[in-house]
Amino acid sequence: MEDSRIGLPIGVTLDRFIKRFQDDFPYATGELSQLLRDIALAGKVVNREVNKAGLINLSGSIGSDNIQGEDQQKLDVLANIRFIRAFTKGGEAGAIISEEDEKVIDLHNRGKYIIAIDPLDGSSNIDVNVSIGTIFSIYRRLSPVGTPVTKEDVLQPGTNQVAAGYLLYGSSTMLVYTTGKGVNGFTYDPTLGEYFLSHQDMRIPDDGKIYSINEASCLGFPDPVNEYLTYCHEHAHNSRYIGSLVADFHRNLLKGGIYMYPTTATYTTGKLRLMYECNALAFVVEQAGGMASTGNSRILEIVPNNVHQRCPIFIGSKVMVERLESYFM
Ligand code: P6P
Repeated sequence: MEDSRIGLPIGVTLDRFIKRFQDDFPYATGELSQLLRDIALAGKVVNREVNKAGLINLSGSIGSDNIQGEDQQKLDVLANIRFIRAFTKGGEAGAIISEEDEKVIDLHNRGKYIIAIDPLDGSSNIDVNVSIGTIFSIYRRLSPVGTPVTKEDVLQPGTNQVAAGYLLYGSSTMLVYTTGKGVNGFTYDPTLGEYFLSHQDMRIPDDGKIYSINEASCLGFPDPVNEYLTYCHEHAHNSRYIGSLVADFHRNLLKGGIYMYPTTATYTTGKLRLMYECNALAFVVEQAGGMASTGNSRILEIVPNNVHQRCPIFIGSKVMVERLESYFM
């Protein structure tokens, strides 16, 4: 862990923090910093809309499904528009992979970065006032800027990420991200319109007693998962499952725990998407000292063949994920 990170005052603004550590990146020319600012800005706008959805008729479904076949919520569409607009105006993104868009969005500009984003994960919880989130991954494009974005640009393994993180729209709104040199969390103060450093050098506890999984699907779980659940039941663990990935992940990051979405009878390759859910959180959790596995391989090393592909995920405290993996051996 870089010593330079110790001692930054809690309460420093996101902008000052980004500037302070901008030189950490190879060929630091400020574009990645600008991209992080674009995400923070869009997050402020989405936060405002999420917080008053019920008042301005933004709750509920738009009556159509997204490309995943899931009932699209009004805020899903709005959040997608906000983030795409922020990236388009910012000029640093060359292409965008979004859960809400079947095709990769080539911005036909000189942007050096590829963004993979789930603009609003867990949006079915909006109507019941449960925390939801945005998840993002950032890669450098491999082909020269100014040329059409290629398949190789968008189908990169998670180990190629230059930054990743999430926004959590909860009792407070937070931005948590990594650029490969640790994980830092910023809390948004809507009265000042600023994010302030509130969680510096975040580390996930090596072990924990919280497990997050939808046990209603257990009849379709692989045997090793049910064997691990029996271990949890026999060793005084607590089940905590909000049904909103970012909220479950964030709690486990702070307290220690494991989130699991295995293959099931319905989701035979897993439900969560590799490019804009699993890889981003896997980068964050590894940078915080945790692990992210498919049960028998490291999530970040999967070479994608489809931008919307799904994978099973077991993510959280190292000791818990290792124990889960031991049942797959
Ligand atoms: P299930 C929300 O749709 C989501 O992608 C995650 O946020 C959440 O953890 C999971 O799916 C919930 O899925 O099948 O348990 O309802």
